[in-house]
Amino acid sequence: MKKVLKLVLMGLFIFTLLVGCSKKSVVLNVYNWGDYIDETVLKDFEKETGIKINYETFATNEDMYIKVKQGGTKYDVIVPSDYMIARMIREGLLEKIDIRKLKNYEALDKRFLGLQFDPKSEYSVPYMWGTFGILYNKKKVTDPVDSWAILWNPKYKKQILMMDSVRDCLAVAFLRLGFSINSTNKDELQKAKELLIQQKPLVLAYVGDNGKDMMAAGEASLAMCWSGDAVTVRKQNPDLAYVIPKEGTNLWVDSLVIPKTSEHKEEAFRFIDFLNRPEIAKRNVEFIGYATPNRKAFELLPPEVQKDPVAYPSNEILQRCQVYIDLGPFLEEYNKAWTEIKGQ
Ligand code: N2P
Repeated sequence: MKKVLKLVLMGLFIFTLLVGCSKKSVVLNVYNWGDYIDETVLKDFEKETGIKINYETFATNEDMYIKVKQGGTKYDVIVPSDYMIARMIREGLLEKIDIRKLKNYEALDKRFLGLQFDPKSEYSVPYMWGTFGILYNKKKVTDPVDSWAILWNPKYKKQILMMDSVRDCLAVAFLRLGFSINSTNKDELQKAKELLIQQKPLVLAYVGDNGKDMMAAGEASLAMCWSGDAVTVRKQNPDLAYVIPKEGTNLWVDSLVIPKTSEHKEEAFRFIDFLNRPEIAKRNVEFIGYATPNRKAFELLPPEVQKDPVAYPSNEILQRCQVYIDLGPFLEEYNKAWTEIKGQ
């Protein structure tokens, strides 16, 4: 009898173990840009759903692409920009998402749906949008800052920070030369490359997210900087100002997507839906300083944020902006130019 009881108890023990294991919570692998979320939002999602988040960050679309393509980590939600989304769709790397099933689909501003990189909004849900421009220290820069040309002014030798990013650096050179930031003309690319090589002795460093911290600390005078980061860093150092030069700049839309290799697509969708709730999106956007494509979240923002021209430039400025497109095979030419620039 004792033996039977022992066996039953053992059985029960194993059963409890098995049930316990099968209930082990899902871990969602989220891959986002650095400094691009209010991390309390992640905590709240975990608390509400019991889904754990493994959060990793990247500095450029290109870094993210390589990591996703290598497949070491099976990411569930990633946040590429427009042109990179187009490429990933073209290469069959993304899962279709029925974004109309998002509880807060109606909250999204229609201006950010159906854009060229995902014409039927089948793969991506807009997360943030913005520009990059020149962040400068008013105490150190005495010339007017209204043109990209100032990043070639020898007076600011070793006080200039450029982004460590192929498309963005080439875009600055193209804009200065009056060419499209999506140029696929070899002569234009050659001229842009030469301009960036010529600029190199003036550049203190090619930076990622640390650029804004260097600017906040007064370690450099002029930097290429994203709009939202300019909003945040200005609060740390009031001597900093942000300008979109007269030649225009890049306008981008970063969106939430689910890679095909994701093993938790349902939970990924839940996370995207969560981020899209107007009050969550509002909290998030207030923390990181970027512009929201969520109309209802925008309406919840204080008027001084809604009217901040750094985050929300006027239509007149937006008209001078260009969106990157997927370059297809010509990207190889850009990469070659970039290796030469960096290798000099
Ligand atoms: C980094 C976020 C930048 C996003 N802070 C640019 N697309």
